[in-house]
Amino acid sequence: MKKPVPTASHPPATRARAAGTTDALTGNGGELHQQAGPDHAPLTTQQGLVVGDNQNSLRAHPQGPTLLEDFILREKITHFDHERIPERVVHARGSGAHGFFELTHSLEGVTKAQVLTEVGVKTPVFARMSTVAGGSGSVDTPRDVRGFAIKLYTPQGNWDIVGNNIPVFFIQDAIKFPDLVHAVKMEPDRGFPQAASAHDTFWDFIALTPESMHMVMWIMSDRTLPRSLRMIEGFGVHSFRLLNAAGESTFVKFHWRPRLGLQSTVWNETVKIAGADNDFHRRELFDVISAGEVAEWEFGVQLFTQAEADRFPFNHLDATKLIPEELVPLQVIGRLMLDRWPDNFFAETEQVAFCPSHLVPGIDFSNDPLLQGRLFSYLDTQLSRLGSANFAQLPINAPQCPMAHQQRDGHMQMARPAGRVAYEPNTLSADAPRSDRATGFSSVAINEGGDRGRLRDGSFADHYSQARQFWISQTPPEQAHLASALVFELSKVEHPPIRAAMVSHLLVIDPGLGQRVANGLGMDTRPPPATPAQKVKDLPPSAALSIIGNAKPLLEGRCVGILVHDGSDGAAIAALKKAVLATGARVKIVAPKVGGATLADGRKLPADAQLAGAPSVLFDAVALVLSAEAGKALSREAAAVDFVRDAFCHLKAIAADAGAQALLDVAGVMPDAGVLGADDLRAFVEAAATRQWDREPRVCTLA
Ligand code: HDE
Repeated sequence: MKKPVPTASHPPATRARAAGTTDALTGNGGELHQQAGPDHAPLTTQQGLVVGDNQNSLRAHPQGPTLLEDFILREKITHFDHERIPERVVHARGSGAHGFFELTHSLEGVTKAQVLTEVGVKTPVFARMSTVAGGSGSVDTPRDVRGFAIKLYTPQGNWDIVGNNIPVFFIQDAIKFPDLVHAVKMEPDRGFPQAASAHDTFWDFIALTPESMHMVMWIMSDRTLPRSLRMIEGFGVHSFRLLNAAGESTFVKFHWRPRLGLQSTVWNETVKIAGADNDFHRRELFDVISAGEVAEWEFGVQLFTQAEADRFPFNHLDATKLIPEELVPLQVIGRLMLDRWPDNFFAETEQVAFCPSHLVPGIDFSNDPLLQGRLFSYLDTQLSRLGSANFAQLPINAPQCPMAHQQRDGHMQMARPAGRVAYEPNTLSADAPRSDRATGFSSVAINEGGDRGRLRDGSFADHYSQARQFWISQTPPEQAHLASALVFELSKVEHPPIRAAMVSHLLVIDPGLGQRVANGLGMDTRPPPATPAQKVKDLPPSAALSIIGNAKPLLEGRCVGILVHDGSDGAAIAALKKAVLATGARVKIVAPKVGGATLADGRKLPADAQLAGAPSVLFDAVALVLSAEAGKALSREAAAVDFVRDAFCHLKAIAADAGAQALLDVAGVMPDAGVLGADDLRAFVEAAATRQWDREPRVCTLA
């Protein structure tokens, strides 16, 4: 490209309007005709031609037709017409960020992968977190699995860990994936529901797929309602292998654990967040990273040998099973830090191409049949999405280590390989790249003898034991949420036999759970339990499986909304703000007008958000600092009453001064440990770090 294409990064609107030279209003449209000046490079076409007028197309005369000759118009519109690529068939909706991975403990002796043996080295990464079912413009907060895909640009090539926030999956064999996805996506005749599993085709498929029962427990749990992308775990799901220099292999499972701990929203709140902010998760990640905060995870591994695997009461190659941490402890060996938002969403987050087949020497695949299918699918999908076998040349996909190969040509070739040799072996090129057995990738040497066939090992047939283990590992509020989620989803199913078939499975997982769901569905006759293919084992509970049981009492990373109005006490607001900010949380001032409120002392306090556009579902806790007059006025204001009632019903801490009493009364707020005075700063900050689970039975009926 001869001339630089201007890449101005969002100047404030006022500056953009004022800068450059504005030569004239261009007549009929009246828009400003901005011209290049000292601050602005000339605008060019893709060929580098400086554009003289970017407001008016070439016309025969002021009221005449537009001329076909206008190549500037045609270039601009043609590019625009082709600005979209096919969205991902699954995981279309996602948000990405750059950062780095740092190893803290070496796996020397277990693997020869440099990224897992060189302590302290910072490996650049790009991470993308996604929902699965919805399209790219769908809401951030459906009940759905979250994708957790990390591309590590290691010195030995790119390594992609393409995982989820749930350690197991719906199916055991890749051949069933298209059916699963067709069942969960919007129904093909009607084109809805978007980004929702609560419909007939999904539950029809699930009820006919007993192997999905463990995953059903996870997706109906609060794991699928994350508060923030910074508060989800990541799992590689499948077993992989690590290989050392001697070629010896150890199995491994990969885990990412958020430093801020896991936290979820409650269902009624989640539904309302979807209306309040379609981009709830993306916006938060953008806001915090742009403000200089770092999203952080621990990286852990579970390592085990074939001999140990042979003693597990399940087959680790079955992706519907997890390895309880009580059986194989998690060793934390590194950390992931996301600290830079992409410059351009399309170029990076949209064009990033993850493939589980991208790996480095010292790491290898297991025979998990789901993983084996994925090794084909992702490369194939990139060809269709990115349109070229040269997709690895896109900056976001290109390795950051030296590269040399004999692959040439193809659609959108960006490189200019010199020389006459594009093959190997050759004698005509002295420095042509050659394979290198010592440093190159090698696959594990194992004996794969056996009879081929369309087969599944008998050890994959236990579909209920770990589902039951998950259920008994949950705290009572989590069990109530899970049972209620099943009632909600199955109530959206129109065909009663599908509901009954699901209850049959639930009765096998746990008779109490099955009965609760049957009651919640108002079933007059309870169906008989399903017949398991194998006897269900009573596995012990695993503490790591509960969110509430492992909650970190941290307000850090969360956000408190302070509702103010004219006449509010400025000192009380300042004290609250100081106490909350000291924990590392954020504060947003909410007022009836975005211009702010005139405080009791006459000062003006600008608002961060207008009350009508900032319901309390956007905050983790709220404070009400209001004069008695404002409290009364707002008690007649639906948005204010909802603000308070929702905060209470969503189990959030509420700090309120005396003036807010009228509003608390109308909103039906009852006194409890989470309802505090606005000056009780310490107690408020403590209560705000968690949800008031004791309040839940007082504000909603759960299954
Ligand atoms: Fe994927 N999956 N998947 N998947 N998956 C895709 O690849 C597929 C599975 C996961 O942010 C697609 O580039 C098959 C398990 C994530 O760009 C596609 C099977 C897990 C992402 C594909 C699975 C995942 C994808 C669509 C069954 C967790 C988003 C677009 C054998 C371990 C990555 C694309 C991103 C994306 C195929 C099952 C995670 C079609 C065939 C299990 C995080 O290739």
